Amino acid sequence: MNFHEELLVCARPIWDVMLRHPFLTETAECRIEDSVFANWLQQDHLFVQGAVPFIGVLLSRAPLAVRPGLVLALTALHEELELFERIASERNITRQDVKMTPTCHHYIQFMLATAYSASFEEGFVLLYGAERAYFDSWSWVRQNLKGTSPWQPFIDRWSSEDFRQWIEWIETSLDGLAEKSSPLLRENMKEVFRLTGEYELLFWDMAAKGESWPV
Ligand code: MP5
Repeated sequence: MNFHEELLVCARPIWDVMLRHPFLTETAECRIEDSVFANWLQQDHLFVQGAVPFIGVLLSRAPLAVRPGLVLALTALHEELELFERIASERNITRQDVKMTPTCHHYIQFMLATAYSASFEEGFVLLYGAERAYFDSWSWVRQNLKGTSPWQPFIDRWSSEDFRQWIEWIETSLDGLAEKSSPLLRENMKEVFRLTGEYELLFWDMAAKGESWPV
């Protein structure tokens, strides 16, 4: 079994809950409330803004062979930010004065702390966890879609053939890195992957239920 497959087997219980999440089922059944989807859109827009420095730090620490893929990812993130901005203005969703929720804040801090202070391999496995979670979640929505979704551009973005190829590139690179890693480092990478899956679940929960700071 390749390393990325081992990660997915260990995280299966998290993925099982994620792929039954009400946010995804309601989106697939085209009955998600606009305000709930808008909540996700606003927070994910902030999340993707936070992902730019995360990839930037990873890039600065990456082995030569992995750099070209991460450079492409940075360009893709800027296209993605334009997508958020376009849909938000088409749907009258404000992007002014939107506060980051605790979950979004914690997740971004976890990403930046891992990229800066853990090994490159642990940062890279975090990237895999976040991307794979989105690929699986939005592909599930696409496969189970009933009707025409007003949010189709987001479904298309993370379930596309281009995105699948990007995931495959991460998996091949990750398997190569894991082959050269010590057993201890591989265990640490598994833990980062597990935590990333948990954060992904928290993110869907936050979007579906709403969340605010105590004061
Ligand atoms: C992604 C995302 C995918 N946009 N938001 C969360 C909470 N997890 C994963 O990352 P990207 O960089 O938008 O493809």
